[in-house]
Amino acid sequence: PKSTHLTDYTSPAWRVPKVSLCFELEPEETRVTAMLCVEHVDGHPQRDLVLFGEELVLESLSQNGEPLDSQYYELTKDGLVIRDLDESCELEIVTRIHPKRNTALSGLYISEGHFCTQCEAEGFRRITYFPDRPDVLSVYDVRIEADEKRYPVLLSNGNPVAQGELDNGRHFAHWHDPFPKPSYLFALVAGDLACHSDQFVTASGRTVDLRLYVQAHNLDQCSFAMQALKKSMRWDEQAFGREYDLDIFMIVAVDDFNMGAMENKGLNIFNSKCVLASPQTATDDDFIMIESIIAHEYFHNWSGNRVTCRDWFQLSLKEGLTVFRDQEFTADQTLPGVKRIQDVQRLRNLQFPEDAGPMSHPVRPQSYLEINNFYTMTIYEKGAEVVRMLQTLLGASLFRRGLDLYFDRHDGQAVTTDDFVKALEDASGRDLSLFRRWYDQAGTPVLEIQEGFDDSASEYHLSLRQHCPSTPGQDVKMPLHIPVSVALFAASGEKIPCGADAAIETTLELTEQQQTFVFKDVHEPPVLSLLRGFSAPVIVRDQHRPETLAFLMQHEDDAFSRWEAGQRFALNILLAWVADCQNDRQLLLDPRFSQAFAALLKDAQSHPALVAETMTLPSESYLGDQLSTIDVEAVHMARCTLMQQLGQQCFSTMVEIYEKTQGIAGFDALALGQRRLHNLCLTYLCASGESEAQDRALQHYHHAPDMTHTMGALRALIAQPGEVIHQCLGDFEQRWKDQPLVLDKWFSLQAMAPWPDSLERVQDLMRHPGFSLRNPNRVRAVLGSFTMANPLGFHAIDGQAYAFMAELILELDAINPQIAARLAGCFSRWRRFDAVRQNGQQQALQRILAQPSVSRDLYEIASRSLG
Ligand code: DPP
Ligand code: ZN
Repeated sequence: PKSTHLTDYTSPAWRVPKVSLCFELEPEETRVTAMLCVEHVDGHPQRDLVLFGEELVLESLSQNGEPLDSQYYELTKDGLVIRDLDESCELEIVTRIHPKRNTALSGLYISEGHFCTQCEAEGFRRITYFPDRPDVLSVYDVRIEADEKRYPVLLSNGNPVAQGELDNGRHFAHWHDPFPKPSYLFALVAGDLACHSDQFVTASGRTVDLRLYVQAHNLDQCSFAMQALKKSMRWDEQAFGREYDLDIFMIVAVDDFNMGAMENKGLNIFNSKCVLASPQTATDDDFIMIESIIAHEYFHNWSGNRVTCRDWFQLSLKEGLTVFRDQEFTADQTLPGVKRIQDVQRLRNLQFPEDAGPMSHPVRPQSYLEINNFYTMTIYEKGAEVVRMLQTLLGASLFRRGLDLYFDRHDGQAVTTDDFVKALEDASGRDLSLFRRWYDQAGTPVLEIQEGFDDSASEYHLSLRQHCPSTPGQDVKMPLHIPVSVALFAASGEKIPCGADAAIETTLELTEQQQTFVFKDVHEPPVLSLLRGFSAPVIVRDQHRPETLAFLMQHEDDAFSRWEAGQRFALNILLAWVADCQNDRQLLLDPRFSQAFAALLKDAQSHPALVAETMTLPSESYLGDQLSTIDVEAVHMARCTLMQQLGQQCFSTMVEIYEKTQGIAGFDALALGQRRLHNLCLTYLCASGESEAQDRALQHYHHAPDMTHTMGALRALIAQPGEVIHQCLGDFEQRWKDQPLVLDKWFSLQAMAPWPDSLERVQDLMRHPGFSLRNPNRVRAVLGSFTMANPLGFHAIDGQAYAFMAELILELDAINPQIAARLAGCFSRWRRFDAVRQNGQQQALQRILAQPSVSRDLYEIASRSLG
């Protein structure tokens, strides 16, 4: 397979200002008639019109109404090349496609009997021949014809123009989208769907119809998503001055969907998992996730649709910016400190390892084989961190001015991340040339610190040194422009002024490999609080002495940094314990940690959501990342033991908190935090091993008023196999076997359970009538959970799970290459394990590559992983 390089980019030779599409929908075979107004770009050296196409049957091709002679076009492996066209003409292309056979879920396909589309990144070429690249923007007119009984609802982008009856029980609808858009934002839906409607009045007083289309039996699970949409629309007006622009905004929920959701202009298509929710079926975390995805896709209307990407190397232009925007939105709805902590956890648990492994790539990659493989944590989460650093460096008001300029200047255009940074530069007057390296340099920078205190001069010296480990294809790293927010604490717990105008927090700008910052008028050796709010996506190497950490756990007022001190403390203990496990030593808990932990539990001042975050120990995967060789057994043992000991030592306090947080209703930040704390206490109580706790968890399960409590009980019980958990799982299955999204929780929980015989259990789950390899949600629930969240099971030393997954991934590749490639990511970290596990994973990767029919998607992941 051939890779695509950023440096090979050339601007399009032909424009397509207008497209008319007519779909004659039939599941077996659909005819698509495309009328393209094409115009050659004056002076462009390339004269041929290159159209991409995949899995299409060409029926006819004509120019200005005249059939085109076959000498003027050539069907190639990637599409269609047309020669000697008039400089400006109308091209009619008729193709036939086969929605029912489309199991890749890209292009036009069928989900639960409904037609739907997914065109990002390159799915439109599976619908018709087209210059399917994001820098070709067109105004779309779409006519849909279908059987009226089976498909009463016919939707596409933009505003509805006409609809009516046809012969033979068929009907049609006509849609017009006035905003020029790239083909990846095209969407079509046809089916027997029920509608939950509402309205929104924009800041300038226009009324917008809001419609949420779902299967009729899900109509009672729509109101939360609708409220989230209205909140998002209002928030984008208030926080960013962005108003909605069409008369109607639609969301459709479909069950078979490769991603979470898709921001098609005016017609978002969502994985039903990211829309449907009621307290009976969804947990608090599900609600929060749904609200943030609704917001994310809605925000794309400006950051992505009105201003889009020039090419797919610029993907983070829209994704990084939109993730940043949805993070800010959620922070405003809940508790900003908690949101920040959760985002940092996500980044460190998922993006840092990606950036430290064979798949590492810059926020703006240089090349790819298959763009679908680049919808990564780096593009999304690190991309959002880069935008956040820009906000930190510019300050909120200049940053906002910069974004206004960006939207203004580039409305209706397809642009680059450079254009984005340039707009911020122009609006702020700041030179960001050094900062731009964040877009091109892969890898997580490491910060080392050195402190000095000069008593006689009353000066505190802080030396910061940065370096970045080399990543595949990038051996030499340049210093980055890193904002480092700091505060200094006196022994009393008061903050010492350290910035301009006696500010108590300041942002240092590290731009060289090493710099020393001098703080004057410091009269005692201070306690340093570094990287407050996680002001940059870096790793801090520091001594992290227990006294300092305990001090910060007590006095720190930055939510992230306070939490971080606790995490660092726990991490140090856990890492020492891993070594103790490996050397058969006893695991003895540092009393300073249990004291700090107990103090935290009793701290009535702290928000319960923050207490819950601090009580949550670093994940096994994060712990493994800190070791030179991952030892899954020792990591698991160390973490379980720490939970057990904390559960035992703080048993009565936890019982007290558990009882105090019973029966909390509502969806405000306080209620959410209290319910989290409630469930977490139950988990610790069960971890203590006291039998009383199991009884409590069983009661908790049977009296659960909602899914948050139900899952709280199951998660607390899952750590230990036994009678109680099996009884609850059986009950859950009976209750929810007809609700696939709820049953996914059951699948996932069992696939993650750290019990012996995990592989057999996974194989059993795959034989369950509710499981199917064709549905991405089921695959993620069982196989995604197993490979990503069950290290003991997946990395079992006999290597059987590796061999099993290799075969399964190949089976899946024949159905859906995107999902197969995602799943294959489970082998990308093989170098981090011992020799036996390395060998097993290498063999699995080799097995995948030996398959002659392997897809480009899967080939890229497997070959890069092997390195
Ligand atoms: N739908 C995906 C997202 O919004 C890809 N654009 O991130
Ligand atoms: Zn997005």
